[in-house]
Amino acid sequence: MSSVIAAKPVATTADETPKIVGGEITAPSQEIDGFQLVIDALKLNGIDTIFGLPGIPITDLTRKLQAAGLRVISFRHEQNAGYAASIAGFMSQKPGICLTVSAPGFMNGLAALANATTNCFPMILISGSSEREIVDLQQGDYEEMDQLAIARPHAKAAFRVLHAEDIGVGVARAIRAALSGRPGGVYLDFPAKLFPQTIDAEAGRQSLIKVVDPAPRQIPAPDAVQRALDLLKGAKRPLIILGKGAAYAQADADIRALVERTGIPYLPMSMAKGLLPDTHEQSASAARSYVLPEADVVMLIGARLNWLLSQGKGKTWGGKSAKHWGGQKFVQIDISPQEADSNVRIDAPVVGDIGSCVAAMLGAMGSKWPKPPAEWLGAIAERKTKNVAKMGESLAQNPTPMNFHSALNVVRDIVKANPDAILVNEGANALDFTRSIVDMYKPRKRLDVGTWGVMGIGMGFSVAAAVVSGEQVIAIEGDSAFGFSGMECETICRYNLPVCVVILNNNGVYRGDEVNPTGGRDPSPLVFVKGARYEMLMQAFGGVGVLARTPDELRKAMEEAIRSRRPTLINAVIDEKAGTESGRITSLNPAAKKKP
Ligand code: ADP
Ligand code: TPW
Repeated sequence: MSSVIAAKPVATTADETPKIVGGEITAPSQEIDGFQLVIDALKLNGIDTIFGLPGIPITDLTRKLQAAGLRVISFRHEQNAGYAASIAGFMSQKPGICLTVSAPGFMNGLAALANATTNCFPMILISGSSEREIVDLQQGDYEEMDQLAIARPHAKAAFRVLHAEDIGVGVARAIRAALSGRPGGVYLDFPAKLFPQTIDAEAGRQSLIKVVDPAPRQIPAPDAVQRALDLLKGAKRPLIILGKGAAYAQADADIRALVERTGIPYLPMSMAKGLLPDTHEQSASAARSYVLPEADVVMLIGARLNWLLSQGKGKTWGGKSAKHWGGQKFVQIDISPQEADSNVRIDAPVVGDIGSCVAAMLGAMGSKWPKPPAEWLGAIAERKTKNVAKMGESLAQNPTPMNFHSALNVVRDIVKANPDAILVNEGANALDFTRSIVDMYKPRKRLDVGTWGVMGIGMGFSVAAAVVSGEQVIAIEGDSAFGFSGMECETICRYNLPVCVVILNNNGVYRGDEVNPTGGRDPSPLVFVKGARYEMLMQAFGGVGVLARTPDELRKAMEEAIRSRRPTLINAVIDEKAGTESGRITSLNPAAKKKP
């Protein structure tokens, strides 16, 4: 402990310079408190940005973090801060940090934590919590909740730190858990009493851990690599599927080299678009419904055979019915050793980090790799040409009011002209049409609803994308989707971020023309106020708002937003009859399933 000459020990930082306190000279301050240890532990590990929302017991922490030089991005709702943190993690391979108050703030952040775990995004939710003694006896503390227990099933790992000397270990374990192996969401519980706790400064400093090699490379076994190559080499109709794990891995050049050297056609999953430019001649996106059932060997790189790939079976894959396997053989490159066989047999699992696996495959391929049979490539090219022409016809139409195609034709041009811009996308039809119409040219530029198809990521992702990258962000939003996080327009304006939100406004969920079948006074549960002026929301906070009724108006407004880099919201009015229920996943809708 410090040898204090004066009556009062001063010690919120590990500052060692002598101080004058109450007119007396003190010995060097040798105490450090929990606030400072948390800040030092985060800084030591290269954390420079915090997404959160202040309140008891973390208000002072937000102030002190900012004072210590970290960027603190303060949101209007914790869920949006959480989504921001999770996508910052995906973009940067550093865990995104979300900081919340206890019980209700924690619960608001929890949806994002669970979503991060589901999507394999590295994120740490740090929440302040109430007095353990009172919580455990359920005596009714302020914002009482057993947060650790509630977080655990939704997180890859969850830790609580009770003593200041354990802060270093708690932060280190959280970082390691979030980043190593399959990334995920981690919960870190800091009870209020932790922050003002003081300990000896030197011991405190020694307790901090700079995590060494938080995401260790995992080198695949050579025989696993060879097995995969043998299978691919013997294929008549091979296909590669790139998932968001491949985008996360940041092994862009090697992945491209593997695709190009094998000559195998590939399909990017939604957030893997742009890993190779969508205009790449080997992209089979425009022939997806042909290649999935026809392929004989499929190599998955950082993509799970979950619902987004029809669980690897059923009619999508050429199976007789939903329960039937299509006969494909699968290679799966994944860091999780438990992923293989989760839906269908994986004939050649390659377990390791994608960078190491792809490098090992390139190394073992040899210089003479046979191109896939010309018949297969020709059949795909033929379908692509036909489908691209069909899409061209739809895009060329100019109906009044606009439909999804005529509006997204503009977005397609704008993204082509601005390939560094980051595209955030949510909605149902707004999501599906954007994914298929708007080409991406660079890796990790498309951020969307991910594995859950969750609405509400829009403004949180947009804020994080702008903060992390400094690039222009274009958010293409369904009007329903936007409503989940729309208040963060204030955040976008407050931090003056280059975010251009385009709402494809068709007056409702999926579409806007439903009516109450009883003729009663309430509107249909699926519709909103007709002709809503969403653009005024951005104007309310000093940003730019534009009502766009034609493709020309939309184009002009987007070009101006990108030129000025000002926060902009464009209310793009779409035909309220445009759109189908649930977009492209109508088949998952129980109501639709009942129909013959
Ligand atoms: P998508 O939705 O794009 O199909 P998924 O989220 O289903 O992608 O799959 C991502 C997969 O990538 C997960 O199984 C995860 O374990 C894996 N993954 C994530 N990061 C890495 C990495 N660095 N190396 C190997 N696999 C990874
Ligand atoms: C957290 C269910 C899926 S898509 C959607 C909802 C409510 C909105 C579709 O309307 P939108 O788009 O955005 O106007 P468009 O182009 O089709 O008109 N709650 C959560 N997540 C999901 N997925 C839902 C509800 C849903």
